[in-house]
Amino acid sequence: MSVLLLACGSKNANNTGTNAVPVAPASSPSISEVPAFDADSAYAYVANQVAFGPRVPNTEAHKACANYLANELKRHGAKTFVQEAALTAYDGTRLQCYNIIGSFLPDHERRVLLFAHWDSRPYSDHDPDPANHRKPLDGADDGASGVGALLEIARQIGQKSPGYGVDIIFFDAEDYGTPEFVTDFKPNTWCLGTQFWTRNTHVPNYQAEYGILLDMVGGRGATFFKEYQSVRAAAPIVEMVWSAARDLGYGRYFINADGGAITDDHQYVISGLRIPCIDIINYDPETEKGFPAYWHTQDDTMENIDRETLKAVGQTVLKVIYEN
Ligand code: AHN
Ligand code: ZN
Repeated sequence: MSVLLLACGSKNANNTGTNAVPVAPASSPSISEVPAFDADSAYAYVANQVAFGPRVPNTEAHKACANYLANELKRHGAKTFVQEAALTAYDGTRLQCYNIIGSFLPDHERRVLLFAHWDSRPYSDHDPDPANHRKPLDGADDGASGVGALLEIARQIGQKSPGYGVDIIFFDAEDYGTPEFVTDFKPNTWCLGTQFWTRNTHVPNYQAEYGILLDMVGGRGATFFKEYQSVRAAAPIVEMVWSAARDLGYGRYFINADGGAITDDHQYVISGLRIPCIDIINYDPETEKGFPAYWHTQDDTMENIDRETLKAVGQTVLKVIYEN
């Protein structure tokens, strides 16, 4: 394992800048102004990832996209780490993986963790056509959407700090789990990058007040239910996020109802580091697996990505971060 320190975010660290003392508006002294999430910018970040091709570990597209993501975090003023690891997949394949980490105000005691997986699945094993089951997919929603929303949030934080530490982590190898066409069961084959990070945090004894996972947050007409493990580990965070969404008028995306339990990156951060985490994930109670119809198929493309969904999620997260 190695941790490469890419850059120290000194350039943008002086957000409070100059000699001027910022004056809080008298009407709302304790509430900082929430930046406006730019959905066009987030959409472009999603499209740019997809343009690399499928981000499957051990491919050139994967390596190139890793560099792109690290450089974007660095450009927005985060102290950026690229954590490299060779991780073992369900079938014994050694995967060259990169967890990409951007820390804002890295020395601040108070920290919030925002995360998403950046890899895309090597198999379209839920595709209606079996001929597609071993093909990689675009992962426009499954992977790229969460990262795109977080890059836009990083851009906003770089322009104006919320006044405490925020860590944005793009985890690798979430989606290399045992395919449906393989019958033997092995536990913990998903979320390999997150599992590695919880055992080897980028700084010793890493802790955060809470964490928010963004997974499949770009689909047109997406619905986000209160995921079971999120409620169990972090009920107040679920309520804080869902009520922020409601206040913004995004109640048709953030449904005020419980969803199923989903194996995802947040569960390893909860169990490994005891950080209360929630998963904002597109959940469709009508489908067999609970995910949208294009999930793990060749149809997970830019066609399904809707700026309005990205805006609903991104603006909600910004509201939570800047008002709490
Ligand atoms: C499983 O399919 C086991 N969990 C869903 C987590 C996931 C996969 N999110 C995106 N792709
Ligand atoms: Zn997936």
